[in-house]
Amino acid sequence: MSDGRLLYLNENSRKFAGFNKQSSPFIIIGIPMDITSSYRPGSRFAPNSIRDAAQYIEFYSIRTGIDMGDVGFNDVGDIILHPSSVEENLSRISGVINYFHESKKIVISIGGEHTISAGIIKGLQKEGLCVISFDAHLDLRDEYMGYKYDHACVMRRISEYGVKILEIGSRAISREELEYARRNGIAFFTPQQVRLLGVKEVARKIINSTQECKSLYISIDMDGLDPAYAPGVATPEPEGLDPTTLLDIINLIVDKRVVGFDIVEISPPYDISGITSVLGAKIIMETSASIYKAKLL
Ligand SMILES: [Mn+2]
Repeated sequence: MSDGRLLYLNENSRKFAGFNKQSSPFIIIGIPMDITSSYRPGSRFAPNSIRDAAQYIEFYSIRTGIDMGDVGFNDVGDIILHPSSVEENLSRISGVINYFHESKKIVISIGGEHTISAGIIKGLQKEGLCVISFDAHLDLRDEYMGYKYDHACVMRRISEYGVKILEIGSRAISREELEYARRNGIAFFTPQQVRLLGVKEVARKIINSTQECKSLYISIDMDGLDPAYAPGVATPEPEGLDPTTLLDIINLIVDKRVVGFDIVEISPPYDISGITSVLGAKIIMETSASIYKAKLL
């Protein structure tokens, strides 16, 4: 890899719906880090759970007219993680992501807890990068239970890297986070606002406020969705988005600047029916189709 360090990557025998297409513009990487989950751990099992669920969905995207079965994915396996050091893991994550980003691939990361996004953003090392995050929580705390690198603080760390952040689906917010968001110009949309404004108007506002961004990254915390649709998450929060709203917004806001996305916080042990992993697989398929179409145009 570029900096001469060991590439911490373990090829996995399980692939996303069996895809192993080297020529695909989409790289899939599992990042099963599950160290700071405060309520319902288990996200370390999500990459393989989503890979398995993907076997049973269709890969023609009716929303975009793109057949992702033809485009395919290159599932390169999982990042090898340290069992307890979050800082060491973020450094490994940033190294692996940087390696694939430098080879001009769109990197899809499957978590793991939301903390991994901090390592991913470091690895992208882009001037003018903006992050659009779907999440019930703002994740803007300075620290949580004494830890700075925690899933409740991830957007705060990313914001401190100088990255512009926009949040959608926000509804579990502390006063500290609200004040930080206001002081630092971090805009967010609650599910109630999305419902009142409508998908097109929300997308228009997002497009307007990301005009100056040179590249875009999308982070999808599955708890941004309503627990009725995504019950198997680490910290469920009522009154969330529905899947069609999430996918329609993504389809409207993506363009050529998108460099990657992640899907985090699914906890398979709490996903008794398996529907959260199926939805995770579907979101990966549809989001990739939207990005592929936007890059073609
Ligand atoms: Mn969250």
